[in-house]
Amino acid sequence: MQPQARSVTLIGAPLEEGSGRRGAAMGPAALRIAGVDQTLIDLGHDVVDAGDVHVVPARDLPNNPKAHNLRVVGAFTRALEAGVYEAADAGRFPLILGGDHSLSMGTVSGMARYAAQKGRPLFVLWLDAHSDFNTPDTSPSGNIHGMPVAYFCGQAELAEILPKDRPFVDPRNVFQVGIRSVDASERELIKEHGVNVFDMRWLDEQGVAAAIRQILAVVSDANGLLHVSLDVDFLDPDIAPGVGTTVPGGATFREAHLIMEMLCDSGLVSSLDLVELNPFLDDRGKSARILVELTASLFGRRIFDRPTRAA
Ligand code: HAR
Ligand code: MN
Ligand code: MN
Ligand code: MN
Repeated sequence: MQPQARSVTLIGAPLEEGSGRRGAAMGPAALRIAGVDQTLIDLGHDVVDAGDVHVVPARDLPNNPKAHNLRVVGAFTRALEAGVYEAADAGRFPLILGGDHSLSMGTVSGMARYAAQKGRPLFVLWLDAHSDFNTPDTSPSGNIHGMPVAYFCGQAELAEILPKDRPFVDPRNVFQVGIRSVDASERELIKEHGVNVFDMRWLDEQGVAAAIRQILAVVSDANGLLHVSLDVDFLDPDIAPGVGTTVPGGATFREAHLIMEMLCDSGLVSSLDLVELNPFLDDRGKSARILVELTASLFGRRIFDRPTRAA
């Protein structure tokens, strides 16, 4: 079975103010240099590059010492929420080139608005070493890239970035895979709200295929949309060193590709973030290239077609 041809909109999000260090703002440029657009075109997809989002800090938002650079992150959140919603509403697949992980506050909120309008539930597959479920009150760092999941689940109070009545994601529709660095307060919140966690031990014991199969069955049974958010530090630092927050013991090259191949076969993925790439810390473009290779697998590159399985 050939994967469906998609209409893809690339949206660059040169955002680094949600993280504790500089460099992620160069992520969109590195992903373009690694050939993300041509790779998708070669796979038969229609690709429009909408360029980079540029914002001025949102002066109506407060400065908050517990949420650094809220005005910049808030401005990106608004712009990305609108851009992602509009692309999806036009029947296109939003592919966001990050940028630090705080950008997912906007991208996931945009998809949540789109899904609500369609009357379909939104599910989120969070591929990350971190659970990113801090709030300004629990965050050890004040860096907003540790808060996006709490934010789009309606659990992090971050002033009025988006309208109060925006649709939230049900935390029970969030699947976190590859997790291996969780703060104590985050652990409590995750349990309390019923976020689904497939941590590294789960993957070691049962394998990534079992995790992804379970997740896809839930999404498919609910006729849901699936947003995928891929943080570079999901991968082992040996294969992807270009990220500010490396954590040893991450996913291997083959585990990551298998996930993307299974997601592709499912046809359920509606949108994708590529986040936390820091080209300043990378090794000769290696991490940018692997992100593009993984994107290719998600969009239909395969070693051989699979035989259609009987029953
Ligand atoms: N949990 C820590 C904090 O909140 C570190 C978060 C780091 N986040 C990312 N994205 N790199 O996953 O500060
Ligand atoms: Mn630019
Ligand atoms: Mn993250
Ligand atoms: Mn991370």
